Amino acid sequence: MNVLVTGGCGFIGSNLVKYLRRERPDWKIINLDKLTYAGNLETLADLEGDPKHVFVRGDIANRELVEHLIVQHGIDAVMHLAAESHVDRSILGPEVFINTNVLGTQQLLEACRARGVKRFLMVSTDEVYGSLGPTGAFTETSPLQPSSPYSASKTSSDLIALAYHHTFKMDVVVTRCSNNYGRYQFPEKLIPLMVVNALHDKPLPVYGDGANVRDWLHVEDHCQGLLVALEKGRAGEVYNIGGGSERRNIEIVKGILGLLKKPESLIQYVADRPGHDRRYAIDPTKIRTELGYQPKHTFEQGLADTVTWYMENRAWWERVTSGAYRQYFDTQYKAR
Ligand code: NAD
Ligand code: TDX
Repeated sequence: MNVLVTGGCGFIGSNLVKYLRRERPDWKIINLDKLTYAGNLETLADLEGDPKHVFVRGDIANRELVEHLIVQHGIDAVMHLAAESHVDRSILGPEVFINTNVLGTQQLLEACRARGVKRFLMVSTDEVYGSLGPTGAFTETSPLQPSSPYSASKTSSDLIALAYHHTFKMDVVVTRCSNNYGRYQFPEKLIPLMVVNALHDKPLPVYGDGANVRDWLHVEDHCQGLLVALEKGRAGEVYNIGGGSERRNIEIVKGILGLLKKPESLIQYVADRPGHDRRYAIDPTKIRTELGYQPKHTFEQGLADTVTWYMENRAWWERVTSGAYRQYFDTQYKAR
């Protein structure tokens, strides 16, 4: 199998590339990534010289480039993760979210259609469903009610991908997962931001009353779900992927402080995020019963492991927060 992974230098993408190299060592992975602020090639430094991992710097919206890659490498399947992914940034500047997530995805789909790619896995999000009340969980048939420019852009790309199945008979599978956590997450998202701030004894900004709920999924469990959906998912179907770990934000922040033995006085309640979704929870029955997906990590252990990873890999996130990680591409690739 030759697989094109888009966004393979981001948080989930880099974990997925490593996961696929371990779990499917015969596969060749073509990693197409634009290296925006969120793309860090250094994360994949251990794959330097690996003939089964080919990195290409480029934009998913560059149809000519994508078609060229599909033909050159005989791409069988695409796992599409490239996106602008941070809700707060989408509130500050929605335009790039529409360009990449909506228009970029459509260009990518068009290139795949033109070149007969056999399977397209669209990595979407539970944010397409909007916000839940205190009870219940999202199923694949829940109404789509996105709240932020980010989630509206993801809903658009999710539906465009499904439209390519219905209209053009492309083999498309959509996954919608909950909040991921784990190693290599950019320290703008809740868990790594709080860990990094706490390690610096800086305030931990908790939005609103801190009682918003997210359903946490270990990134390795997500990778398992993506692989099973790619290999066994039915064309035209949507599969929710969840970790079964609903937690209030404040519980997580206190948990991190406890693991780091830092005082709760670092917590600072700040103005709420505009349009902040109250609660997400995923019903993963479909992927479990139909495809045999079963998450392996418990949240408490996964969080402890993640905090330990950030403590032991200070150089990784210090280079991310200082911007030094961006030089890696220049020295390793551009110079050749
Ligand atoms: P991320 O922001 O860490 O990484 C995104 C990657 O995409 C980066 O490497 C970036 O350089 C690349 N990219 C951005 N624009 C590009 C473009 N135009 N062309 C090529 N590459 C481009 O994101 P993430 O957290 O790893 O999320 C990956 C995917 O999973 C996204 O589609 C996101 O919507 C989805 N998702 C994430 C979560 C989560 O909790 N992180 C949850 C649900 C769904
Ligand atoms: O500083 C903060 N303080 C805070 O209270 C940050 C960054 C977040 N929060 C809250 C907002 C959310 O309720 O923590 C929760 C999680 O926030 P994020 O880490 O920004 O994630 P979220 O907005 O839930 O979106 C994530 O999950 C769904 C990913 O970023 C998306 O890409 C994915 O689709």
